[in-house]
Amino acid sequence: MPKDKFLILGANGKIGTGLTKALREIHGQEQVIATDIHLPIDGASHLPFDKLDATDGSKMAYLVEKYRITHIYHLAAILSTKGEINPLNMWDVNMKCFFNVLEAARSFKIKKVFFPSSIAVFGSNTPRLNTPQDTIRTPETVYGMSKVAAENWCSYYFKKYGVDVRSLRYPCIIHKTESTGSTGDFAVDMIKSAVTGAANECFIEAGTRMPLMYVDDAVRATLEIMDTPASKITIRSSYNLSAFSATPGELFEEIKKYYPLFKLIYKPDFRENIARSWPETIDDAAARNDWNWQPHFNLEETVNAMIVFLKKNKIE
Ligand code: AKB
Repeated sequence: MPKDKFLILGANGKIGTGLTKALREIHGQEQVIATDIHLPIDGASHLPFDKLDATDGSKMAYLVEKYRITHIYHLAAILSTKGEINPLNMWDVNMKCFFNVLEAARSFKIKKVFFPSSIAVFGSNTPRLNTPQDTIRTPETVYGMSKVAAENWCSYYFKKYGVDVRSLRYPCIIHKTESTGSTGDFAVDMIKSAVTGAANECFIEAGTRMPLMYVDDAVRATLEIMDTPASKITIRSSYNLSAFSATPGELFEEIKKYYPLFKLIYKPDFRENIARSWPETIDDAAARNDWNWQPHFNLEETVNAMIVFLKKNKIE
């Protein structure tokens, strides 16, 4: 029986980086093919690597066949704030990448596919507190619109073609890579500024509460849903997923426990409106019931872990 082979799209991204590392630790370096539109930042540690613009369906199919891929993790996308700068381009790119993945999975009978959705599927008329799994999805960003459409296509491909695609509605991720054009970057930028001794301008208002998650929890949730037997997956659109919720003000106070002199200026911009259209807290009971989801990092543990990581990697 040939060993499973994993294709990661967006392997250099905020989740793709950690996911590639985790899958290689589990299955072996050679079993995980990392791809991204950009070459890897740190060279050899990313091998085997292939450059792939996921809008190129022919190259994607070529790599799936060449490496005899059995699992695809699709982490390549233009994110919310970057997408609002050129909405039609974002829609075109994100949907083209998405359909290339689903069609490759259908054509090559891929065992499992992971697709990242987001709290961005919700809008201002969605209940913002303890947002239910099944509720109104009328997003106010093109990023959110692309995720709602994709969630519905995931259900369709599962029902019509039996494509085993699983999905999570990630909250704002506090990650270890460069800023990614996501709304959640306010938190990453704030912690990094404190560690480097720079003042920080926060583009979200002090009191705007948002669902947040440390990237290590997001990677583990991704691995856990993909390891879950298909019989236990009851949601084929996308699962709500939650860890903790916080405001920039609460994050600032937590950081000041480590850096008492850290200075912060609030300069809200268009991203404040995006944040306000998203939930404050999320009901992820379905994920907890179906595949025993449990977060490991709260606000305090996330700030500590990020500071340890940044100092260890000399980002100071
Ligand atoms: C984004 O692009 O803003 C999203 C999010 C919820 O942070 N990934």
